Amino acid sequence: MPDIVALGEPLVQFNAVTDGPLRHVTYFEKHATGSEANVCVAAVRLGVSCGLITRLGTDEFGLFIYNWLRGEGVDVSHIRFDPERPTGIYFVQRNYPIPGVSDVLYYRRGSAASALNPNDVDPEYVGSARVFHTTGITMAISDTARSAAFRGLEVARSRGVTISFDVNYRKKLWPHIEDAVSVLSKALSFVDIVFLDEDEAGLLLGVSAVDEVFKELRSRFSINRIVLKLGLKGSIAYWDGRIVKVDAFRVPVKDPIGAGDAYAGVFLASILKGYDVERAMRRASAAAALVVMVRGDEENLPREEDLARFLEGYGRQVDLR
Ligand code: KDG
Repeated sequence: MPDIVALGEPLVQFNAVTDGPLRHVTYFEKHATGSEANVCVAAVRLGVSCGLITRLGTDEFGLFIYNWLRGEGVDVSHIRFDPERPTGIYFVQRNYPIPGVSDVLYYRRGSAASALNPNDVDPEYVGSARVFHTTGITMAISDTARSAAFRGLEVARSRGVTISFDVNYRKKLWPHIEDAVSVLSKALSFVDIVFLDEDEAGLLLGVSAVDEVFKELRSRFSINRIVLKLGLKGSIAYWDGRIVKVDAFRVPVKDPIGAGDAYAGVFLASILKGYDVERAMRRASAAAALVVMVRGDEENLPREEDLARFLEGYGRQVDLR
């Protein structure tokens, strides 16, 4: 059984090859993505086993995603195919209208994964993992997927499995912000490890100063393992009483989408491999930096040797010949 079991929707991403508004873009590159799937691939590339619970269409895009995950070594035994519904897709517009920022257009309503439901959550599978991971995206895509996510949280909690949750607030998926606040807050009450950024903290907790975020998450939700992502300012964690800050690596950004998943996947895998929190954060930051340098979310997710080379060579003039 896998060390990590994740639950969520993989998506095919069509990433604009050129910058600017999509109405003027002619060429798109196809990539396999989706937050929880990215986390799985990040983990397995570092040798930590991961399985994904999801649903895919029987269309070409579903087969593309399935082959990707299977080829990477993700456990696909809990992926179901739905002949009636399509695999979700989305388009990425880069560097417009805000330089360095990507926008997305989702075509995922009624997707196969939006039909995820609590019956997809096998208690034996979730219960035998070391970590169960899901995100706020799964809570947003449909009522049944949300119920599946909560079922996963309940099973994990009752079986003593560590619960990892990335808030991943996507405003385009939540027509009513107050629903997001109430659902994501309910999710936080299950969580052992949370990943969030300052905006998400502001939304859910009404505070964004680091010490207040930690205080709120600890006192209101009893979470003692918190990773707060600060973008270019790096990341800071509260970890069982210890506060650790790690700088971000400055790299040329092609497309920032996927950085958070790279961070979460590499962080979790590193913790499971026995790294202390500071080294896990540094490795996670390195992975996030690698991922933003290319279009797509997963191509630059590192193996151990890539991470080592990045961490050793960053900021230095290195001759790789
Ligand atoms: O974190 C990257 C993901 O956001 C991206 O791959 C698409 O899963 C996705 C989503 O739902 O936004």
